[in-house]
Amino acid sequence: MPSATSTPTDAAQPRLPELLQGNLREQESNSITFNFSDLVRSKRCLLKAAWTLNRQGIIRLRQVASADLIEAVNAQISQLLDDATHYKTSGIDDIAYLNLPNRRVLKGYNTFVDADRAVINHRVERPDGRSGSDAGMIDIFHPERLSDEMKRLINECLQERLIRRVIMISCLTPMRVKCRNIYLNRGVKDTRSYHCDGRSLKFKSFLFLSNIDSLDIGPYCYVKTSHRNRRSWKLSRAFNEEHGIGMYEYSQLGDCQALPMFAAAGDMVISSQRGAHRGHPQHTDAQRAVLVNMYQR
Ligand SMILES: O=C(O)CCC(=O)C(=O)O
Ligand SMILES: [Fe+2]
Repeated sequence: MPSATSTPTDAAQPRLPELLQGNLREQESNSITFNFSDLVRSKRCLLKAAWTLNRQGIIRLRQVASADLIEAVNAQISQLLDDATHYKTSGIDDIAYLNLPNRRVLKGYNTFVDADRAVINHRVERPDGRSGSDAGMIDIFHPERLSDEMKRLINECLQERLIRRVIMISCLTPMRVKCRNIYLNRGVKDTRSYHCDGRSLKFKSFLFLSNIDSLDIGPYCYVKTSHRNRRSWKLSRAFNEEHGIGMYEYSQLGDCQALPMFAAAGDMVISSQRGAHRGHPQHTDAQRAVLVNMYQR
């Protein structure tokens, strides 16, 4: 894992932002936080949330999904993981594409997005050993296709009608749901560093299925306003070109601060994916589950 500061002599090292902690983290998080129930009943609150998303690039919504609903989704995920472990007898191959570390049935992100069924993809280390592989993470594409029950639960969690409205008002562009995912992280240390998900207009909503209350658990981290800051994008671009780093990596954030988004199970974070973000590396024993929805034009 790269350290939080880089030495001047180590010119090829990416420069990471400072992570906000303590009261400052809390204040910065509270300033972009809204109660979901307020959003539902008040147009004014909805407009304020949309405006905050437009300016800051990220908002947090409290209590989007009830504890019962979260519990029901987690029970379904547990059963699914059990079926994946016993894939030879469980019949999982009839309802999903199961990519295990030593048994790849599908290849490539776009293939997963375009698949006609759910894809359960275990991320593995890169063949060339480069960092940021998310090795150990289980990424489930189209979880709503696993069963009617899963579809019903996920629909209730994602609140797509309202969230689409918030996003649409924030960017004045109609957006569509492109892909739903579940991220399961258990002691994932080698997470991808700060990056953007391309330069086109794209948002994600992250509905947390477990509590995220420390850095060890691997919170989603975001550099506020970076979605509209051309300077840090250009700085990173030039550095990346010179050092053979991918163009969407935010490698030059030394002067910035990143906000780790702590959240309770049932809370949702929405962000513009043009901005600099990452999942923080986890402690070996930590677990995190997130239901993700991607919105695009
Ligand atoms: O794991 C995370 O929290 C963030 C992953 C990410 O970069 C993304 O969903 O675009
Ligand atoms: Fe990303």
